Amino acid sequence: MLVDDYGLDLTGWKLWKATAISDDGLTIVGSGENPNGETEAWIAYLGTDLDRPDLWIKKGKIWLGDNFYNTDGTGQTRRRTVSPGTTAVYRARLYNDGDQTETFTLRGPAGNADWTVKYYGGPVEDPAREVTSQVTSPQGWNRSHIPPGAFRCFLMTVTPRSGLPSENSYAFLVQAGAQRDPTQQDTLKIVTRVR
Ligand SMILES: [Ca+2]
Ligand SMILES: [Ca+2]
Repeated sequence: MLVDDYGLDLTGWKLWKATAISDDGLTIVGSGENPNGETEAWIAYLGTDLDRPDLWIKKGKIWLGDNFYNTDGTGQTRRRTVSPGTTAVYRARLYNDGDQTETFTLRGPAGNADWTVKYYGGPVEDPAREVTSQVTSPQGWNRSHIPPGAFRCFLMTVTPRSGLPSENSYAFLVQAGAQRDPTQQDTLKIVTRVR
């Protein structure tokens, strides 16, 4: 039943008996014989255990990216054009589309000599909540304890240096990964152009 219904690889195992089952029926504990012929206790978790970040980006009055999960920003790309020395503001949300409370890690670049990128926790450009150094660090910025279905706002600002010639542009990806399962990722693409 475990193999057929849940796709577990139990080659070489002999499962003798289940000795306990959790209240939600998703965790089973038992004993058996492992592929080396040794007696061993086993535990099987049958829940979906889904860890899934979902990034959204605001475009005018609408949000892009709901239920798009990818690593290149397809379907969740925002483009803006600004004058040199002025700032483009991008509003974003980090949803927990998984089935348990999760910590997600956000990563993005700091820009370059011509472009400055900053990140803020929350829905407004609040200097007290700037998290640029965390987001741009190798470890990223941990947004912790987001319940299933809930979201946290964050905001990005992108500023081309004054005097930067028109038609210059800067594109980058901002990525969220699940702490429990870092292979579960979502990505926004931000493209800013000089007017
Ligand atoms: Ca998304
Ligand atoms: Ca969603």
